Amino acid sequence: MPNNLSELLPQMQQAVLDGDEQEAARLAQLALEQGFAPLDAINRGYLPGIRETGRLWEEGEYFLPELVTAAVAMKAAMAILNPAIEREQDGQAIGTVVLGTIQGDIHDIGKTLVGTLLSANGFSVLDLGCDVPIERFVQEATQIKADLVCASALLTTTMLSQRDLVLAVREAGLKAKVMVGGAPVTQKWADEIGADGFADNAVAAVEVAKGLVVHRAA
Ligand code: B1M
Repeated sequence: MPNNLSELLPQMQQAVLDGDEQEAARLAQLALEQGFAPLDAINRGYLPGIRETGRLWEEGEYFLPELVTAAVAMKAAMAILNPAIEREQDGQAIGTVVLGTIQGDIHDIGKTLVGTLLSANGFSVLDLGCDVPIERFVQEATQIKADLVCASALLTTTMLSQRDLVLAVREAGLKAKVMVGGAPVTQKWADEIGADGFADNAVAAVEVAKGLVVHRAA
């Protein structure tokens, strides 16, 4: 039985690369049982696996089936680790968030991780899933008087809809701030489309969200 996380990390990465859902879940459960921080397992074990998957896809060594099975393995591990992260949350919500992956885009691993960390850090998060139409973001944000509208995009094509989302939130007269993110998204793009916030990883997304909500409350 491995007695430290560094022995499990390469196995987690390999489980994702192999698209081995059972093994990915088993290692996640083992990490929790051994008292390792769930976010550590994600960031140092599973994330490098899915990133390497992306690199192999770009190199033409992996194809769509490998992409899908790697994602399924990653999601199996996240299904075990996310609740452990959320359990760390306590107390009053510091803000309400409507979160989703933008229309046309079905990548949801990063989006879900952002949602998990936001809720573990005191936000009340309404996760709309993936391929979310602009109108749905606005409708839900209006309904719950959201402080933040958070849109993830993983394709250079779907990222363009984040501009439409910013416009729609403004035109609806919502007070909500808009944060964008996802692999192809940059601070420059966020500035160009007039988004209020950008983060290139889930941990940074929490800090940006806190800043936006505090700023709004002031
Ligand atoms: Co797709 N895919 N994929 N894919 N896929 C990418 C994104 C790609 C970069 C692969 C590549 O070419 N290297 C490429 C996009 C190229 C481009 O446009 N730039 C690509 C492509 C082309 C496609 C398809 C078109 C393939 C095809 O069908 N021909 C297709 C598109 C489907 C669609 O969306 N319409 C497709 C499909 C898929 C799968 C469904 C098989 C699967 C997703 C499974 C799922 O999500 N349920 C998949 C996967 C797994 C990938 C890669 C390998 C990994 C993405 C991932 O989950 N990364 C990806 C390669 C890559 O990104 N290097 C690739 C891990 C995740 C934690 O990172 O999402 O970046 P990320 O999230 C980070 C940060 O971005 C940030 O925090 C997160 C955690 O640190 N963050 C935010 C994310 N959202 C945020 C929001 C915020 C703030 C921060 O505020 C709101």
